[in-house]
Amino acid sequence: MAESKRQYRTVFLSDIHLGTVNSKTEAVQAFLAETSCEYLYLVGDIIDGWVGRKDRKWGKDATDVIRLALNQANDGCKVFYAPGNHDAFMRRMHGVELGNLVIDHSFVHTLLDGRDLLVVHGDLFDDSVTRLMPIAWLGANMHEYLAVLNGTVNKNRIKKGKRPVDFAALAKKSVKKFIAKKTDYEEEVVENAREHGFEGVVCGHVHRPRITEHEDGFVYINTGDWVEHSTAVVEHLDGRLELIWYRSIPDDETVDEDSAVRRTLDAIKGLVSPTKHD
Ligand SMILES: [Mn+2]
Repeated sequence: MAESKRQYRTVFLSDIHLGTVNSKTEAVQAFLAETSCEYLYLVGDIIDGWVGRKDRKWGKDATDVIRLALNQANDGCKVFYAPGNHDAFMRRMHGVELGNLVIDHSFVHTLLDGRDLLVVHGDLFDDSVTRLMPIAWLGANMHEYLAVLNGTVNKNRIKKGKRPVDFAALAKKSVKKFIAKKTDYEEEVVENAREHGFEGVVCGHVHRPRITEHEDGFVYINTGDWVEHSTAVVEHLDGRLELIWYRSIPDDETVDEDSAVRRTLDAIKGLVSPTKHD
């Protein structure tokens, strides 16, 4: 089957929410089994670790998804895991390297064309989360957020010969701004990544798959999810970026028209009425 695998330079996946009933484990398994890449980014909320949810269900299929992701690492792919708010327990493992598997708050991915992208789950930029966040929770997690920014952002700034930012000093101001102002998620993410010298950003979290290329070359990428949609963003071997609405490789070249129509309708539905998860 190796020759039928889709080959990519990079694959970005997020929001699989393994351990909940609506996780599309079969689709994501098929996608991973058919995919071969040099870099695999798991952009958060891969495992849903929130206890007490009514829709929790961990089956063999969920374990199989993790196994397939780790198989990529065994096959020589560099796997980067940036946890999100639903797998925040993994954030404690930031900085851990297990062979080809690296866990950290965020990463910098350099595209084939040279653009540096910030790769981060993105819950920090979600106004609806930060506005409603109890102050105690914020206090307990602020240090993780500062670590996220401090690590990747300053690494990138220093690389570009810029002064590192004092995030502790900025924290109060940012939190006030988040709480006071109703902001658009995409705008907030883009503004922040730009401010810190990145030429693009890859995130997940809001389950709204898209690639937005700005005129100045900045690119906003949201990998979508495997709950409402089955989407991934890939960087092809020639550097081209593509948002993939997943379907398995057909047995022959004939495409089932019914399912093609259904997928197109699903895709349109997803664009017209994007659903936001908690
Ligand atoms: Mn999330």
